[in-house]
Amino acid sequence: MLTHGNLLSNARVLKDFWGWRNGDVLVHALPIFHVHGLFVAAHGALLNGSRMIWFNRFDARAVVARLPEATVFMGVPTLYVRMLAEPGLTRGACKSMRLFISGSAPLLIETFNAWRERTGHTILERYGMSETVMLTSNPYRPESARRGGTVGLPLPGVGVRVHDDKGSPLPAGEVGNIQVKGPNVFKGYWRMPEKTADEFTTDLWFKTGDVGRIDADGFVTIVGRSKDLIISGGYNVYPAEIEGVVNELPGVAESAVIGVPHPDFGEAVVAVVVPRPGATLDGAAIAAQLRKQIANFKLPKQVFVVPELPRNSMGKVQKNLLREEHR
Ligand code: MCA
Repeated sequence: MLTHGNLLSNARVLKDFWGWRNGDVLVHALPIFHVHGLFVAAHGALLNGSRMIWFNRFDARAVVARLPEATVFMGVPTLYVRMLAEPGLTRGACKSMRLFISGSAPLLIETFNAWRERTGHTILERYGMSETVMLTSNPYRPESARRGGTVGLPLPGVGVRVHDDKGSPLPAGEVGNIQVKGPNVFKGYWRMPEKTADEFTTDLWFKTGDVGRIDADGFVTIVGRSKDLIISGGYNVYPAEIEGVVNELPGVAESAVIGVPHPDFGEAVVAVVVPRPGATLDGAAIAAQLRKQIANFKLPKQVFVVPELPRNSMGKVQKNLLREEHR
């Protein structure tokens, strides 16, 4: 439950922080059923009274062709990776641009560096969630202060802290659970009071589920996630949901769904499936069946059939081993 107050406070902060100004033109090529395209991008342009060059789907070549008319672009890392593959992406094509922003998934340092080399622009990486809208951002000025591999500084009015598993604050530079507070933080999950209560601390900070550190100079770095989540091309995929569908298929005893590094989507969904005794399973057939049941972006890019899943002494599936094996 996001209130108008949540959204407005964030839109106003971002308008100032990212220097929205007269004459700005936004290239909008993101889906508008997510916070990134709907609130961060569209609200910024609307609040500023800016024109948008609107794409109903992302096409790297078409977007690059319109950059000379624009000043601001926002994308998930996959969009940057695909634009880098376009020969038309040159310094000249980006001459009128003042700001490239990336979010929703980790931006690889290779992409950050390649973009700077090719276009002369430094991508500004920021961090947020649907529950909180935007939380941190790399500095707007000077451009040289933007640090690849970090998500920047807490936005004005937003509190960010790092606690250990017992709930005690950690000193600068130490890795722990990222918690946040501010006028942008949602009111809770719709009709889920218990889940809502679980996701807030007793002093009412929201537990993001992300794991990271805050350096002595305030820069936040995300190093992982405590929640079992895959981010593929900027979309969240919950393994338990896919495992639930796979486990219902005939002949399946159990399954584990993991994320592995992928050059285009950042992470790709992979399913590892164990047949019931006596059953024979075919990975391709499982993939074809899943296609009828779940959204495209959640589909495993590969399905492996194995005799058993690796488990620790507690009986828990060791997804870290599966991720290593299938990377
Ligand atoms: C498409 N496919 C995908 C994805 N997208 N597979 C995995 N992950 C994906 N993200 C599938 C297609 O169904 C197709 O499968 C195959 O991959 C190739 O499709 P392609 O045509 O290349 O894909 P596309 O239609 O060009 O889409 C790629 C995309 C899109 C443009 C990167 O995924 C996208 O718009 N992502 C942005 C998501 C976003 O806005 N996230 C923000 C939420 P097949 O060939 O088998 O049919 S996060 C957020 O809001 C937070 C708060 C934040 O901080 O921003």
